[in-house]
Amino acid sequence: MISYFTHFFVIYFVVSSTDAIETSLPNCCPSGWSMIPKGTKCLYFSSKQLSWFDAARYCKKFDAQLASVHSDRESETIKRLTPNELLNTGIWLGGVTTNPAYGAKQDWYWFDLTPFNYDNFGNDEPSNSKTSCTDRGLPDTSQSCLQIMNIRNFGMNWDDECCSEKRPFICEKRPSLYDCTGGK
Ligand SMILES: [Ca+2]
Repeated sequence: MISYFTHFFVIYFVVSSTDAIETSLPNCCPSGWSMIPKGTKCLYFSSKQLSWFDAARYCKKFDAQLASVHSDRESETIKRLTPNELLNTGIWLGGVTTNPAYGAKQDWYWFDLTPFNYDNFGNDEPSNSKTSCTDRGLPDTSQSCLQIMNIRNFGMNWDDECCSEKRPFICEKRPSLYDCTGGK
């Protein structure tokens, strides 16, 4: 019986201590990264202009991914992070499609594998305008990668774009308990 109670109190102590530690430590972003509201993500805007695949590789160097977007609020955060002069050029997000086609919103997915449960495509997008790629001398035969841009100042809308086009981009990573150089 003594042994039973001893075990109970040891387990209780360990569980309560762990809870206390988890609730008292901050979630932080590293220097240069911004925490979006609610503290669920750290975002980093890169003004380097890379193809979608090179941008995805660049984010990976920081244990990060190209960003997924799940709400108007996240869209607004991206707008806030983007320098004004780049708002109209398009910024890579982590969306790709398995079925590039005009109006086919259902076959898009996020590279970070979070649910594609929100979309903000602009009018007549996705367009899969292949000629738009070839007209620019790009090798793409489809528009399979997702960019966000301030189309005609109507806010931050999405557009399917030729993946080899070079764009600035947004990386995302989970907040960390250990690197608070960018603040809480
Ligand atoms: Ca398009």
